[in-house]
Amino acid sequence: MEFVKYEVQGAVAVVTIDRPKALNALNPDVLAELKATFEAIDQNTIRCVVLTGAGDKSFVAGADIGSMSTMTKAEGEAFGKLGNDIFRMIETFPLPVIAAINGFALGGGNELAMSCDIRICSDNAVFGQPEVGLGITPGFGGTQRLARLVSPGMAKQMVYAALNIDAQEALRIGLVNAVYPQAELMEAALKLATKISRNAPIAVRNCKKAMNEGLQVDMDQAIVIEEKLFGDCFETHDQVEGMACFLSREKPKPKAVFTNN
Ligand code: DAK
Repeated sequence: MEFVKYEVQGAVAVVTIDRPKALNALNPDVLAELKATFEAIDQNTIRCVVLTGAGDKSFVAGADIGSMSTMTKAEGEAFGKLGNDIFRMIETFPLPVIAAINGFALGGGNELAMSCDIRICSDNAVFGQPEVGLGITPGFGGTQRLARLVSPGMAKQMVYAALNIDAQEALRIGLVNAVYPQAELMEAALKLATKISRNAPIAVRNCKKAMNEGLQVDMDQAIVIEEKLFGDCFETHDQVEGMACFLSREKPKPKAVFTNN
């Protein structure tokens, strides 16, 4: 791969968008490689994914304005579909995905971060949806995910005014969970990912599914989604061992296995 790097550390996969000359902007090649990378992740051995950008200046500075500027209608639609498919794939990916935002997260970069489960950032991070300044709307889910993650009023202010915010403001409005000095960001991301990867994998996946799917429906339906996913855990090795170990005061060894297989 030319623009996306992949490495594995224990049960954690690190996916790095690596196009520093353009501040890791997303062109069709980057999006295609990102899609292929996520498709190739071995979900039997990997338990958590960290997504970041190469260098210390930018996570992703948006969709590539140069590529977009010459697109035909058909190419624009294909580009939009490629982006939306991969962002939705990350959002619904069975494993948790942590965005380690190491600088600019603008336009498509902020939208990519918002497709992840958890966002942490470096102290030099900058967030924004500058699209209206370019004569377009956010096109990779920005109007939808931002309004759901922070308050609708703050999302509208950021989008209508093309207002960039810094890391501390992103923390204040709940767009990120924590801010770290740049040099400590990856260590913090890996520490969190490792902590997640030590928990019962099927239970973690079911929690992601329950929260994602439950947030799309009313509470009566949401509770039924949770009940079903809770029930599924009682057919897993981890539920049997986790509870037995608690009772016998031993340490459980989580593994992704169903007892009825
Ligand atoms: N695209 C292409 N190249 C970019 C880029 C981008 N988004 N951002 C930066 N670069 C390139 C610069 O052109 C420059 O390249 P060279 O000139 O050196 O060849 C290099 O990265 C370094 O950038 P700067 O020299 O500008 O660096 P500075 O530190 O001075 O400024 C900056 C950093 C991030 C403030 C500035 O580069 C900037 O404002 N960049 C643009 C940020 C932006 O507007 N991003 C949003 C893009 S729009 C849709 C689908 C998707 C979207 C919309 C619709 N549909 C399907 C409907 C998404 C839209 C967007 O994301």
